[in-house]
Amino acid sequence: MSRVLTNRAAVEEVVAKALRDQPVVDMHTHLYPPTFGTPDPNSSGKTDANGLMLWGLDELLTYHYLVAEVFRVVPAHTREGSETAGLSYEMFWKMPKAAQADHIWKHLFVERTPISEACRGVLTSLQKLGLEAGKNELPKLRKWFAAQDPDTYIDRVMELANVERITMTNGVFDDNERERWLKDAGKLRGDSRFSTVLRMDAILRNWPWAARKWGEWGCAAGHGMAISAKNVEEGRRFLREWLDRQKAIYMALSLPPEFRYPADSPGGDDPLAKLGQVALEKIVLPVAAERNIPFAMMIGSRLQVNSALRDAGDMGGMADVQSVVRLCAAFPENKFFVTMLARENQHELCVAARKFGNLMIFGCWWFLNNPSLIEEMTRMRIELLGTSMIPQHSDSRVLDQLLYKWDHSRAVIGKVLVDKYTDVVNTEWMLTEEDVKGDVARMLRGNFLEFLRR
Ligand code: RAT
Ligand code: ZN
Repeated sequence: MSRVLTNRAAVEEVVAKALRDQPVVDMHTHLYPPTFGTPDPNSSGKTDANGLMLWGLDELLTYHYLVAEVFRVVPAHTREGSETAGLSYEMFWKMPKAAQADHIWKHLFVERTPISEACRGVLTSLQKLGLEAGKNELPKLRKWFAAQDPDTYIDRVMELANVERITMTNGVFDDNERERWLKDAGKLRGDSRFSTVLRMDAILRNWPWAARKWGEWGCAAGHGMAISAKNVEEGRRFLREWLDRQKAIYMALSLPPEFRYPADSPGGDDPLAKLGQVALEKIVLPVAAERNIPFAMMIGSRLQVNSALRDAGDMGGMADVQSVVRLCAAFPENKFFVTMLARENQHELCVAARKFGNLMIFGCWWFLNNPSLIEEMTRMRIELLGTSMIPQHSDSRVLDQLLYKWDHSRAVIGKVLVDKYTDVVNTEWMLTEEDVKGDVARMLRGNFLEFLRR
């Protein structure tokens, strides 16, 4: 007989243990196994020759969240007469990775307290690895990381983070990654720790460009400004071929705040959107339905508002939940994973999920992946949806980030669950340890896997 929980102290203990012990299936990351190559540590940025598996200290410190933060305290321009010497974007990007990391360490960790969520994340990751992160420890830390073997290090990080499986983001329009798939798909999909996802932002963000690319790759998907029946067939063939090549478990893209469905509904003013809509309705969703795989939409990212910052130059904006509602209603045969970037969209999105079983909301995405916002969103989601949602994904780009992202999220989810279970216990409902374990398993693992199978 499972232990019955009758007060807050008992609930606290059981929730903490359940969250700690429950392996996570991380449904969205930008991580890769070493079969995708490991980057040259002396290079000054991402080049086509570079490997895709990012891990270790210098990658942690040059995470794009931290690049944005360092340019707040060291300006990109040196003004005459000013006491603060700047560092131009070009100069920063030309520096070797270790020098970029040194620069970020100096300004965000040594001269200031590393108090932001992205800074604190580095500290948590090092702590979880049992490493001392004093201000003068960088050389010692670098030595430690240099001695790790990337492949076995993945096992170590997954064990410490208690992550059972990592879902990748496999961009079909990314030349570096595409070439690797064409060369040896069997090897790339052969690592059982990782799952693949077919990511294809350009199809909806810039159909003419995507169609031109497809054309270059031998798939007559159209001349960009019209989509014929033949183009539709070719487009579907292209997707099927890539789904087979990658063995992808779902398809995904990110969308701008302006995304509207249908494209000419109020607020929709992008001329490219109409073409994207045809591609979505005629090519993407039919293939997703035929394969019974979900289509993930990450809505609200406004790309490159400051392109000099590269990956750090994107931001978010309010999007339109009613467009998600219309899609879920119009395509009942399709399953949709949806996350939105604006805090302002979260309540309406939760209510939308109450209306559609084919809508699974997930994660606290990007600028929402901060304790205060995770708490607010998780509380609201549980109040409106119970446990029928996926509270978090890590979005890790650097392997070691699994250590902090899941640690910080587990703590916040735990805080909310303790309050909610205590309310239930106070009604004299008989709550058991098994109940709590079951709920936690659903939220960190089961809901995702079950939605894939559904
Ligand atoms: O969170 C991030 O790291 C962003 O840069 C994006 O990659 C975003 O998560 C996305 O998948 O588009
Ligand atoms: Zn992402």
